[in-house]
Amino acid sequence: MAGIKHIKTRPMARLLLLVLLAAALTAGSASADKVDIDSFTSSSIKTYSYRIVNSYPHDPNAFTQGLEYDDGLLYEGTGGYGQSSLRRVDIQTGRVVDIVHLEDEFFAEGIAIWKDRIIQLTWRSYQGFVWDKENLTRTGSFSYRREGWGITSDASRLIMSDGSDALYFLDPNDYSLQGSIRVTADGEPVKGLNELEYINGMIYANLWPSTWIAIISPDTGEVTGRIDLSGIMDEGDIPKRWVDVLNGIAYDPSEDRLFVTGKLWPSLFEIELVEDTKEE
Ligand SMILES: [Ca+2]
Repeated sequence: MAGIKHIKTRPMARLLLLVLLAAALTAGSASADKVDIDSFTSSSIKTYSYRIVNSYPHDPNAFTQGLEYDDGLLYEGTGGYGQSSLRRVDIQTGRVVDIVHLEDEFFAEGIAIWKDRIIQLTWRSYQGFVWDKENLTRTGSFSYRREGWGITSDASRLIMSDGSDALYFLDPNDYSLQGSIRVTADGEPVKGLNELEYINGMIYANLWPSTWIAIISPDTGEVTGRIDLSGIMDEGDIPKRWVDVLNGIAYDPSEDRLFVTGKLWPSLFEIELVEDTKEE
């Protein structure tokens, strides 16, 4: 790994990142699973499209795995071996205000804020990290027995995904597993559950690897709505750049603002949902 540390030129770093990401995506499908997009999109579930309210810059080198809003700022976790970080971001400018880097052996995943703590998952290290929200110092860790993908919280629990169709409920104080649910749409399993956000009593989940967000009842696991975000990151705007999938949902409850972005996307969007009334 010593050699890698010396490779700091941007093109080489980017190439290395792409190679690592390609390996990660291939490996990721081994135990987790993709969303069955044909089954998901053919189900009789209410569909929403979107309207872009605001568009902001986003670090195009951020392989976004977790996104959270808190008190006027965004918190973001990024993945990749040797590239993983936790950062505080100014929404308007996309400027990274504070950043801490994880050790090279960790591939960081989702983040959730719980009181004065930030919880950050790792992909295949079976280990979550606990950070002090104010000064971004690591104050603890905990373990779990599955891959770590997305995480969010409701009023009393942490809610975690592992790339399958399951959501897991954790005690926010000792991180112990309290229960789980299976997510379905018209009775069919919905796999590839990735980044999460708890919004007004429902769990919003990015479905890997797609442009869809599922709206899930935390009580039954049923998908009650789906958001089609296809076209939001117009690749015509980003010539000669490789971007990865939609990933990252954050919600500002005080101003009812919904933010989305993706891995290596140069933009972050505030969107409004628009109910799709098209006849099928
Ligand atoms: Ca989130």
